[in-house]
Amino acid sequence: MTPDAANYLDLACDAADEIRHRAGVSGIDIAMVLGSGWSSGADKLGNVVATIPLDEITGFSRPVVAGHGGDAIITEVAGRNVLVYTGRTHFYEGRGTDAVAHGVRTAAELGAQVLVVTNGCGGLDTTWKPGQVVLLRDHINLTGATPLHGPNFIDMSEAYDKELRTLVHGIDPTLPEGVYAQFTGPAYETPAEVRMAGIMGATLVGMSTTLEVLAARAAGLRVLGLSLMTNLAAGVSAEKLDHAEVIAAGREAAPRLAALLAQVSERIASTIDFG
Ligand code: 8IG
Repeated sequence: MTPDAANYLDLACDAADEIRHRAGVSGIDIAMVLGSGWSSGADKLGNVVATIPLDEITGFSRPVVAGHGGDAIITEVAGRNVLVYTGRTHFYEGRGTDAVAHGVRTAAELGAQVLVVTNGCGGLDTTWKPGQVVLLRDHINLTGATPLHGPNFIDMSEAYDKELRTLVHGIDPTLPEGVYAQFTGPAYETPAEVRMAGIMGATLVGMSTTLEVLAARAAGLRVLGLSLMTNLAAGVSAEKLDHAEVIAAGREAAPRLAALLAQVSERIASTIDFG
């Protein structure tokens, strides 16, 4: 193992110990990363056991971007322990891919077997309107980076778990599936970049998720991805992109997203085999 690798694993171990002690739990079953628009329902998923500001846990920092929260909430849903992050470290913050993957690695260290990853993003499908929820079927990592170290040839042929997608369709059969392309950000794409992503097969563009999913698959977690399309991507509509409008679309969708997340977590906790 490289010294680098030892360090990021140590950080995840320390963070996991701190969460165990502060929440008084021996482990968790499910982890959730809540992105733009998704975090308002975090404390209504189940019975909250503990709320810990992320900057009080080793290796985390509190997000500074408007619309992103910054807590680790440990909550109990249908007899399962769920760790909910109401914010994430983005690649564009420049802290590196290990900082981006730290929450997922900490969850894996705590014994999580399922990761629910959510985000707010732009969309390429003109039949979708802002506020559309899209189930991730696959992704394209356009960051040129990875959280994996060394020759770690993990299988990504079904990164987004089929059984979990079926489970969500059992709750809402109308949800479309999409392919999410992660750009580095923090600038939104140019119209030409959006066209490129579309030619590659992407239907969603964003600045998160794929690096976290790589870390999750490397740790053996099953992944469910949910996107909130807050805006049509640059050039797809005539509108310009504005962060405040993106936040507003998230706020408008918040009650619907909270209700969906509550149903999804309940269904995962009560039906998935945690062994
Ligand atoms: I919310 O249109 C949100 N995040 N890259 N492009 C990218 N990220 C986003 C977008 C978008 N909307």
